[in-house]
Amino acid sequence: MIFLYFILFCTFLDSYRKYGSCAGNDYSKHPCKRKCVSGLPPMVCNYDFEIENYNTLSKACYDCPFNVTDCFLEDCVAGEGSRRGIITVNRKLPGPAIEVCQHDTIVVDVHNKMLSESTIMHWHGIHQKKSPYMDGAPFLTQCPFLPRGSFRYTFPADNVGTHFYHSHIGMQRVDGMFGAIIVRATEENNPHSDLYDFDLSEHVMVVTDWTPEMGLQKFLGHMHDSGTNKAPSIIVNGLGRYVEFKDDDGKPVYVPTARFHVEQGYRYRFRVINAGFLNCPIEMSIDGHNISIISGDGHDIKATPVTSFDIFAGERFDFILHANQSVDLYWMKFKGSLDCGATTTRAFQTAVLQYHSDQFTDFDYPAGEVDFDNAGPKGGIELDTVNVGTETKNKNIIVLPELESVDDWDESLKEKPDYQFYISYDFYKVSHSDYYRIPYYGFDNITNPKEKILTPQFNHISMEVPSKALLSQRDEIDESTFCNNDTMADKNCKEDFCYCPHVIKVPVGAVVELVFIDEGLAYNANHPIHLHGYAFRVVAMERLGNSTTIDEVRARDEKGLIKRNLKNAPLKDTVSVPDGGYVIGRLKADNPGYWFLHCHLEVHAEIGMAMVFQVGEKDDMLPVPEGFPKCGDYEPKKQ
Ligand SMILES: *[C@@H]1O[C@H](CO)[C@@H](O)[C@H](O)[C@H]1NC(C)=O
Ligand SMILES: *[C@@H]1O[C@H](CO)[C@@H](O)[C@H](O)[C@H]1NC(C)=O
Ligand SMILES: *[C@@H]1O[C@H](CO)[C@@H](O)[C@H](O)[C@H]1NC(C)=O
Ligand SMILES: *[C@@H]1O[C@H](CO)[C@@H](O)[C@H](O)[C@H]1NC(C)=O
Ligand SMILES: *[C@@H]1O[C@H](CO)[C@@H](O)[C@H](O)[C@H]1NC(C)=O
Ligand SMILES: *[C@@H]1O[C@H](CO)[C@@H](O)[C@H](O)[C@H]1NC(C)=O
Ligand SMILES: [Cu+2]
Repeated sequence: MIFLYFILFCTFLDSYRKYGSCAGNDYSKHPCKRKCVSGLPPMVCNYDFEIENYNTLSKACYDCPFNVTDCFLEDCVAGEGSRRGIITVNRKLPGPAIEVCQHDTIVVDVHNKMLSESTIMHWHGIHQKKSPYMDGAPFLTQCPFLPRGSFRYTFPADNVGTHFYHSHIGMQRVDGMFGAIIVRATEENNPHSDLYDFDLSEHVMVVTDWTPEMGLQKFLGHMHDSGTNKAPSIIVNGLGRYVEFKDDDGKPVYVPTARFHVEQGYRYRFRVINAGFLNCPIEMSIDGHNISIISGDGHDIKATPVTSFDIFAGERFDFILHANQSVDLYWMKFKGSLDCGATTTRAFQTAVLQYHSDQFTDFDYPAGEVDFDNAGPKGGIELDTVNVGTETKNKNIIVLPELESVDDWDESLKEKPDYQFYISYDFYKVSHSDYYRIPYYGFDNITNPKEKILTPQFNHISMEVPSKALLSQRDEIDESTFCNNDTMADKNCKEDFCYCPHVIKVPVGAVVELVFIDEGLAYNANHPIHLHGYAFRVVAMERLGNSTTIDEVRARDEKGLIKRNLKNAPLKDTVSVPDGGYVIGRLKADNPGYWFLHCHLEVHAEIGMAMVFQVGEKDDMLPVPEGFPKCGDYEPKKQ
């Protein structure tokens, strides 16, 4: 493999130099961005992240989009053309990528320069085995920190792969507080190094659904009023064509799309991250090219050729693109489904794959217009299709458990797990106490269907997050206040709203099976389930019908009707369960701590579609460093 990504970024592709992305606080020249060579000592990699309330198309953008060059000026965030408030890291969207070699130490000083919101940063995909208190899970591992405050995150980059960082509180991720973390292995430790020539920074791609208003406004309008929860658009690396401007001649003008350069004849590794927040799975494909998927959520899999893949919020896929077609410009396509799909907002986006040539400039676009209907591939093989499991007879669909991990068999795949948990979910007709108030406007009182929103829950319980952080203030936490499906068994949680600190607990070293069931009664929803601190083997995934129940899944399992891939199932940390179906995950609980397990749709996580996966007793968990901040309530003692 030729490691030129660093040099290439700033010199080879002249166009990038022009646009100034090699200067300043984007860390594109960070010394840790280097060829990963075995035998060389690991590095300590420092970053300063300034979190700010900011705006798209700010004055830094001058005459963007009318002058395209201006859209790439320092601190210009063009988005898809909407003018809206955003939250940025170093005034970039996405925030600067962290690119390191395995075993480096990542040190990020996060400075909260927002006006009034507290914040917290999660390092999605990093397992934090030696530093569980650096996980950035609000009130689980630490307290969010205040405006004017800062927090130094320090953790080893132990697990390789394509990961990302994002705020884990409120709607901050939605508003732009995210960026890539790439942990590369040495050539010897990279099972796919022979399959590609380049692994370039500029081929990292963060996609997300995007709205013309701030996330909090969208959220409040939906939760308290009749506003929708549907995103009209998608952006790719902070750019997209959506809002139409008109130039002096009345001709339509758009913000430029993202652009990815390749040289004919070479094979490139692309890394795709979905930072999305609403129910908007995105199908990606590239005109004229098939690709080969080599990694999911940072875990290598046997190279699998596909034409397209669906990617859910929180997921990552790496693929190889062989630039062996004629020298040209090609559309890269991103097509929404479900709440941003054919029957809803019809969201789509494009980017450009540009073969290097004197024939065209960075202002040229491929021939042909892309609209929603042709924003997908024409046939071919698809991976991770929305709401499809191994029941499918369609030979052109590859389902996650069919991917083959390149990791060796491990104990998590033993025949019988030590613990098994059924975690079922759906949208329920309960009066979530944050959004309804009995007897004034309880769920049953509301008649306008747009205001009668259902509550997504795990096992009919909404997660009530404590005001103290479980891990860092463990001595002040009384575990007897925790709840689960058994402690709530005498409550009528199917009808009355149940709100408590939902915790499932296993001893260190146990092999655990998690059976996620999407009952699918309400509508064709989808919940990408994300687990902190671990990756799990996706051993089964099946859609049983338009809806299902825990009992049905249990009964099928007892009859031996559920087949598990216990040979080489792929490792993932985020997976979406087919609506009306189940996914079975396996892991060995070797990372003690309190780990967040939640839906990665921001709105769902925030309203309690979450729980805590506790591994071990308090004493099994690593102590937090001295002086680690605390939080909690103040109530004066009675005299
Ligand atoms: C666009 O703006 C740049 C300055 O950012 C300027 O140098 C260039 O001449 C402008 N291009 C056009 C076509 O006006
Ligand atoms: C292009 O590359 C792909 C993947 O390596 C390969 O399957 C295909 O045959 C190649 N096509 C041509 C025209 O060389
Ligand atoms: C991509 O693969 C499909 C089969 O899955 C094939 O029909 C198609 O021709 C391939 N496209 C290219 C450009 O190789
Ligand atoms: C609670 O969940 C556990 C694990 O999934 C299960 O074994 C148990 O039967 C459930 N209890 C109730 C009351 O549903
Ligand atoms: C809401 O429904 C409850 C139960 O049916 C009823 O007692 C109450 O009066 C209703 N409230 C309003 C404002 O209609
Ligand atoms: C599932 O829902 C679809 C669309 O609403 C409907 O056409 C189909 O008949 C349903 N299937 C079953 C088995 O109920
Ligand atoms: Cu969800």
